[in-house]
This record gives sequence, C-alpha cells and structure tokens, in this order.
Amino acid sequence: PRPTLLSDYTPYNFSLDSVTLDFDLRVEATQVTTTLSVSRKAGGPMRLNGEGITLKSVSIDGQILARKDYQLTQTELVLDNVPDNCVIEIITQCNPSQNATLMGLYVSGGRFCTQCEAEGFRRITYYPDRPDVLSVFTVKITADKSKFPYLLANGNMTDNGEAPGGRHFAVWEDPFPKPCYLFALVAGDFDILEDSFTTMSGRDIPLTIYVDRGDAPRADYAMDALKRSMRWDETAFGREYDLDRFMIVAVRDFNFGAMENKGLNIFNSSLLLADGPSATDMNFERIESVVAHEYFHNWTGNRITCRDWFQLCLKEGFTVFRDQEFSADQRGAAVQRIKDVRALRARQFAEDAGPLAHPVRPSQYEKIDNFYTATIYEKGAELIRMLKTLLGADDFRKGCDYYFETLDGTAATVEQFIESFEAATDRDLSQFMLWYEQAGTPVLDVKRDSSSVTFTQSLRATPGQKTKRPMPMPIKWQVIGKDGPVSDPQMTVLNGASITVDLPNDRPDTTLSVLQDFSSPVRINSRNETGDYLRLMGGDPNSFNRWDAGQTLATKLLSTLTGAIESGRMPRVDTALRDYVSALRATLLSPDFDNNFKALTLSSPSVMTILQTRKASDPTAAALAVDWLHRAIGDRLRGDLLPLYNDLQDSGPFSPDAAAAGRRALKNASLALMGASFHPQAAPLALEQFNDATNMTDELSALVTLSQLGGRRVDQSLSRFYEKWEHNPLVIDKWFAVQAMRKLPGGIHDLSDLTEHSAYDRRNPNRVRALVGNFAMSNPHMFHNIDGTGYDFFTAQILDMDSRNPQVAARLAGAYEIWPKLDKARQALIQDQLRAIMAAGPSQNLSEIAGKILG
Ligand code: B3K
Ligand code: ZN
Repeated sequence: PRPTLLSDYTPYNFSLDSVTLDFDLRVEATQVTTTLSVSRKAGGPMRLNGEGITLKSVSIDGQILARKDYQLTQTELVLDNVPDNCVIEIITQCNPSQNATLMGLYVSGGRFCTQCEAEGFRRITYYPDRPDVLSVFTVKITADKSKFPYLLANGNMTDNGEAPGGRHFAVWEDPFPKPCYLFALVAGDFDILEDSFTTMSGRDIPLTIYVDRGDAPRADYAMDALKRSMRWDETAFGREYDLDRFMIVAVRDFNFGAMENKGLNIFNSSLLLADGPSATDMNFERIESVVAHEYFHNWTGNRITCRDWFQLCLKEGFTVFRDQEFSADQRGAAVQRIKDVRALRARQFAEDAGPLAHPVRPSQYEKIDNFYTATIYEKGAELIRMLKTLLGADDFRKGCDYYFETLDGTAATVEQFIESFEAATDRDLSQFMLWYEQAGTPVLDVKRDSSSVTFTQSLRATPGQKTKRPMPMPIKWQVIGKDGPVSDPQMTVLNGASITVDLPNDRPDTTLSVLQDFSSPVRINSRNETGDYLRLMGGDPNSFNRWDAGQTLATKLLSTLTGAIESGRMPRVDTALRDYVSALRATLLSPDFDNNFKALTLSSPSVMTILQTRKASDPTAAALAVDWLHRAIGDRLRGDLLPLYNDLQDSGPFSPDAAAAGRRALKNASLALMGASFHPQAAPLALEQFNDATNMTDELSALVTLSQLGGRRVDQSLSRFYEKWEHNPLVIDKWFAVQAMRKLPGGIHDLSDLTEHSAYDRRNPNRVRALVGNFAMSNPHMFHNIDGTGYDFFTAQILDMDSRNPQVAARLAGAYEIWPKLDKARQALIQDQLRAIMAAGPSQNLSEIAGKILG
C-alpha cells in the first residue's frame, strides 16, 4: 500500500455546515442515518471514507441515488455531481457486537461505546474522516430503555423521551465545530458519581463519571483529579471550560489509555478506578495525570485541532507537557522530572536509536494508528519544554495566549504553533523547526579545560535521514566544587555544531554539572569520572542531576558487569561498587531529601538502558547483572535496610498523596533489596506484609518480593491473591502481570497455561497487555531465552491478536525493535520471527511495524 505523505496535503473540497447523526442502536445491527449540509469549496467529486459498514441508501436533496450515480469500494464512497449547496443523507448499518477492532462503535461489557481517533469514525458512517473537516454535530440516539438507560453523546442534551417498543431516545447538540475523531456515543447502564465545578467566570458545570455498577466510590480520586485539573488550566494557562457539562465514562475493553472526545471523555477503566485496597500508588499517579491530560485536550486538541495527522504532536506533545507540569505542581517538580526523563530514556531513546525511529513530526506513514508513539508524545513534550526554557516562562505564556487567541476553532499546523511564539515574542524560531523534522537523539559532547568548556552536538543518521543539521539546544550547567557549587546556574544555548564558553571560576578541583533539569533531550558524552559523579551525587544543588549522577554510576557498573558475565569472567567492580553504595547510603540517611527522591535514587537502570549503552549484548547477561547489583547493594546496606523498613511503616488512614506514596515507595524498595540479597528477614517480612496489607502498593510489592524469593510460599500467595481479588478485573490484571514478569518454574509452559486460565481473555487488551506485553518488556530472562521459546510464544500471541485487533497486535510487536542491540544469535532468532510474521499475511498495521523493524 502507498504511504500517506505530508507533502500531499490538500484541503477538502467541501465544507460541512452541519451534521446530524441518528442512531437506531441494536447490538447486532445498528442503523445510522447521517445528514450532511454541504457547500462546495473546490471542484471534483465528494469522497467519503467508510470501512466495515453496509451502505443502505444515499440521497441528495431528497432524491435517492441510483447505483450508477456513485462509486463504492471497500474503503470509499465517491459521489460525482454533488451540487454546490445541498443536503446529503446516507443510511448505513454496522454490527457493534462483532467489532473486535475496538474502533468505531462496539460493545464492551454489554454497553455501546465508540472510539474514533484516529480513523474509527469511518466504521460508523461514510464521512470525510480527516481532522481538518470541522462541523457542528446533532446526535439522536434511540435504544432499548431497560438495557440502556443512559444515552450519551458530546455537548448538551436538548431533548429526550419515550419511543415505541420499550425504547427511548435522547438528542445531544455540540455547539463547538469539531472533526469527527472527537465524536463519542455511549449507551448503557451505569453507576454514576456526580459533582460540580465553578469556572473562573462563575459558571457552574455539572461533572459526571459513569462506571460499572458498584464502582462509583472508586471514581472519587478521578473526580478530585478532574476538579484540580480544571482549576489548574485556568491558573496556569488561562483556559476555562466551555460546555455546560463534562462527562467521563469508564470502559473495560479499550485499545489504549483514554480519549478526549468533546465533553465526553472515554477512559480505559484501568486509568479511572482506584481506591487504597485495590490500586497502587503508581495507579493513582497515572489516573491523576491521564484525567488531566484528557481534560487539557479540550483546548490543546479540541478547540484547536490538527490540520492532518502529521501534526499529531501539536496536540499530543503539548498536552503531555501540560500534564507533566500539572503533576509537577501537584506532587513536586524534582521527582516528577526524574520520572518523566526515566520514561523518556527507557522508551523514546530506544525508539530513536532503533529501526522505528521517526521525527516528532513524521513526513509519511502507512497506518496512523502506529504513530501514537513515545516520540510523538514524550519527545514532543520535551520540545515544548525546551521552547519554554529558551523563551523564559513569561514569553512562553505570551506565545501560548497568542496561539489560543488566534487559532481557536481551527485545524492548525506545527508551523502555525511556532509562528505564534515568534509573533508574540518577536523572535526568530525557524531553526527550532529542525527538532520536529530530524529523528534521532543528539549526542552532546562536553569537553573542558581549567578555564573553559566546549559543547559539541552531533546526530547520527536514522532510517531515511542521512545528513543532519545542528539544532538549538538549551544547556543548563553549573560548576561544583568539593564543598558545593562555586558558580550560579548558567544557561548556554548551543545553536551551531559547537560552542566554547569561559568558566566563571578558574579552579582545578571542580566538576561540571551539565544539562541540569535535563534541559534538552540528548545523550551526554562527558569526560567526568567516577569521582565527579560521586561529588554530584552528594552535592549537586540540582535534584535531577544529583539523581542522574547515581544513574550514570549504576549504568557504568552494570555495563561492566554485563560484559564480565557475557565472557564468563568474575566481575571486578569492588572499588566502584563500594563508592557507589556509600553515596547511596549517604542519600538514604540524609534528612535533606524526601522519600520519593530516595526511592528513585535506589532504583537502578533497566535492562533496556544497559542494552542502549552496549553493542551486540546478551540481554539475559544484562538481566543477571541487574540481579547481581541488587544483591550487592542489599548486602552492603544490610545494616541499614531493616531499620529503614521499620521506620517507614504506615500508621493512620490511607492517603494516596505524594508524601504517603513516597513513604511506601522507599519502604518497599528496602524490602525488595532485602529480598534480592536474601536477608534472613526478607521472607517473613514480605509474607507478613502481604498478609496484613491494607493497600495494594504494599500487597503487590510484597507479592513481587515473595515471587522473586521463590519456593512454595509463592504459589500459596498467588492463589490467595487470586481468590481475594477474583471479582476485580483490574487486580486480576496485576495477578497476570506478576507472573508474566517472573522466572516461572515450569518455563514457557507455565506461561502458555496462563493463556488457558479461565480468567484469561484474549479479546481484552488490558489482559493481553498484562500477560503478553509485560512478558516481552519486563521478563528478559524468559523472553530472551536463547532456546527461542520466548520469541515463539510471543509471535504466536501477536498473530492471534492480529486476527481480531490489528492496532494492539502492532503495538505488541514493537517489543522486537530491540533486536539490533542484541547478540548475533538472538538477532537471527528475532529476524526469523519477523519474517514469519510477514509471511503469515498480517494486517496493514502489523505489517508496517514488523516490516520496518526488519528493515
Ligand atoms: N488522543 C488519544 C489517543 C488516541 C489513539 C488512537 N490510536 C488519547 C490521548 O492521547 O489523549
Ligand atoms: Zn493525548
């Protein structure tokens, strides 16, 4: 299939003055009557997208068209001779109960729901399914009243009543013009949680969250996060909510996290429902950020949308930046920055370094669903952050205000976004556009002598991009002496290939702290030595760099260990390990740092991160290196861990706030290290914690530690956990996940058995991700087993998923992108798997990903 090209963009040749959708909802045969008021803007036929639906009739101004008056293919309805101004009526039929793609209109848990972004609306009716065609929608829904008491769509409800045959109807109007990807419809029976919010101009907005019967109390936290997000967007960005009501619906079967449909957000229930006993602190944190993210889209995405899907980062990068800033304000900026960068490095840097590398604004795609990537989202957010760093907070806000004022109600481009900042601040940002156009992670080389430092940037070729140009890079730095900083924080902007700046103090015994707050998304090539990192770990005033110095030391250790394990040598890291652990101990015992920061300092780099620093490496050796390091840290901190664990015991009622979560994080990190080093108290403490836990963070952490310790108590604990939580699908996902990430005693057979478990549901993306996704991403020992059984299992699961849900299958297959970093034997094994996928007649989604990974 021919890829879609950015350079091919042409505006649509009609405008849609209004759209009416009339749904006659029936589980197996839903009829949709679509009425379009159109006016012509340019010549040519009217092309409408449609997929997997049956056309019943088309009429123009009341005249039913004969079959010869239109062309119909698998993907398009083409109308010739459309008058300049007319009303087109299209009647279609679809089968929501058989829709396993979870795109368009489908049934989940006996309810109707929709997912239209990016190209799902075409599975509902024939329509110009592209983000630059905006219209006002009126939606009428008719359905059985007892089975579907709630009938919801975007906007405000303007009418409702009874219909013949035990049915009822509701009419919804959304006054804000929108593209069809923001359309949503939900029908079913729900428990509801209601609240309200008074906006900055004094408007009272009712807020409703719709969940499974009995789940309403578990939506309290999401509701609270929603109200905090609404207030925050007013104060931080001056953005007020616009419709008369705001609704969120939770569904169990969902392809990704959540969706920002205008006034009617739809959420994967895993990102909405939480209470202390059943949800971890990480779940609470994610819920807070995703609720905010979807709400923030109301301005960055909905009021101003994208001209075409190449501009996806316009809404996603900006909105991720906004949710990161929100979380930083709610939970502490330093810790938030560390977590965001850790995720960026683990996922986006890996993507940028491999066969799937693409620019933040790509110039071509086969399936747009495959481009909801870490690069578009997370690197996209980093670009906005750099813009803010370069401009300063005040000018950044001026540019945002200008963007919202001048482009409201339009479908915009990245150029228009950047031009807003140029216009509002009178600056030339043309070079900044390169960040959107060039794929790959730049390397920032740092070379100093006693009186100056030279920064040099370079960027390796990526697929399809051979030569690269220098990009504007804000570099925050500071000079640190043995008793602390000897300069103020500085900022240098590197525009060209290289720049040399004088150091403020010409002192021999100083260390440079470079890229404070991770001021640009780059890798650093530094000449700092172990002693420098130890100094930064102890005394860098910038929390991010203090944490990062520890990560650098750990990564060096792990890389050395991996090399030693690969070649069967005894690792010789005594001195480095001793120094690293004493710096860790100093951090742990210091009263100056909070528990969240300490827990992050204790957590070591992932196998993925180690592989990034090496060539042709054995991933199971890297995994053994991580185990070895944990054990060594646990041994050397033996005297500290137990008192720390005991000191951090919770008392009082559960709270999901950052301080309480930090206490649990550090407590459980010490338990995990005791477990890794087989501390005699580890097993009894973990068992006691598991049995007595009153919150899921403690219960699950104890279960993970037990499962790493092995032995009979693991099976007993897993069964106990299952019986206790059998009726909560989100917790049963965790039960599958724990097993997917553990060295199973029966190897791959145990994993296959889990796919036959009565609670396993291969149609439910959450469950498949819990078992299959976690296996591939977080079980290096078994997934990368040199006998190839891990890969065989994974490929079979991908192909099975592909037969129903190509989007989720393609996303799973992304786990194979790591192959160029692996040893020759595994490279060959994975290439065979990818060739088998390509030979199996995969969907277009899967074929694009597998084909690109294979190269
Ligand atoms: N905009 C949606 C993502 C849709 C993914 C489509 N494959 C959620 C979000 O980013 O907020
Ligand atoms: Zn988003």
